[in-house]
Amino acid sequence: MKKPVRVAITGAAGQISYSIIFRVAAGDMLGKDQPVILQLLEIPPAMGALNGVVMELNDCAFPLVAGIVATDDPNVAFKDTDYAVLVGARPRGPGMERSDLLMANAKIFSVQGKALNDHASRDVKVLVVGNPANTNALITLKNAPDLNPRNITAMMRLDHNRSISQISEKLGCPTTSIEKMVVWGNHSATQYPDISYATAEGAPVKDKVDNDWYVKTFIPTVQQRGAAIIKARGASSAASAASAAIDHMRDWALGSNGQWVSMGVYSKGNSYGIDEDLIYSRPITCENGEWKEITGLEVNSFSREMMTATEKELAGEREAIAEML
Ligand code: NAX
Repeated sequence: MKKPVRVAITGAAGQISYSIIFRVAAGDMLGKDQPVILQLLEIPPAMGALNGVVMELNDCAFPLVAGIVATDDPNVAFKDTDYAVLVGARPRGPGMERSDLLMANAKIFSVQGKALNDHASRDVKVLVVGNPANTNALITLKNAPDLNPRNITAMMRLDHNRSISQISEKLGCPTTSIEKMVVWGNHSATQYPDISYATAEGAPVKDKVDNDWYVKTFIPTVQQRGAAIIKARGASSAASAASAAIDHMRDWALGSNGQWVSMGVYSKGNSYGIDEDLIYSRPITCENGEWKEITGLEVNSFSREMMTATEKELAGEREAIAEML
């Protein structure tokens, strides 16, 4: 049996984590031969609920769970952690302006960035799920100067998976036959799900769908999917978000087998003309525990306009929390 690795999960009593934790414990993220020590973080008022989650975890008697830590102290949760999934965030409250929301979260993620910097494994792989995910990831990164900026990422995989599912439904072909999908930019309604390079059963998706469907139906459906789920379910996406987090971490850790995935990663300003110092989603492949950007793709004028709109939004979010950077 391999040596256990430590997986920290924040917002551990919330609805997304309620799905993530049990899948990590079952080996869906890091493999069926990889024992894990779960390090679960919550805020003090939710520690009772977290205790209930721990009781249920114990009741599963998962063979891969080598230990469980439940805490309200980020310094404890992130101690020596090899993986960190940052789900807990401040939701938008009544009368809260967008800038207030950005600042409230910037405070949470600056504390957690410092704790990761001081206590996590030097190779820790961090995935930020809590919204606004890209900007929360930027704050985390800025507060963790001793960690490699490549190791702090934001979740775009739900948007990526949603795009693949929409194409699969439209074309009546399996999700596994769709490759080279890209979602650019921010995890928000400005994201750009781009089918320019996508193939289905080896042939270009662009040739199989009409442009009107792409622009007027596909793009808005993917951009607004989160709102549609809330309307239908009366609660925001949880199991699908958890599944996307598992996919993101599994591919990063174990490889994407040559498949393109979308990840929000730190922009150094040297690809696709995207401003530096943003966590901007782009096409990625993963191998040997490292992600690599797909570079040199041709960008047409429609794509450029869409990519710039989402870039501008991210730059605006960065501006709103500038004092925390
Ligand atoms: P819940 O409200 O069910 O759970 C959040 C949990 O985080 C709560 O238990 C809360 O006590 C805890 N928490 C708050 N502040 C914390 C802190 N400082 N440290 C540790 N824990 C803290 O929300 P849930 O539905 O689980 O969603 C969590 C986050 O994911 C939200 O910000 C949500 O907007 C975001 N999402 C991101 C997605 C993405 O694709 N990036 C998609 C799904 C989801 O909307």
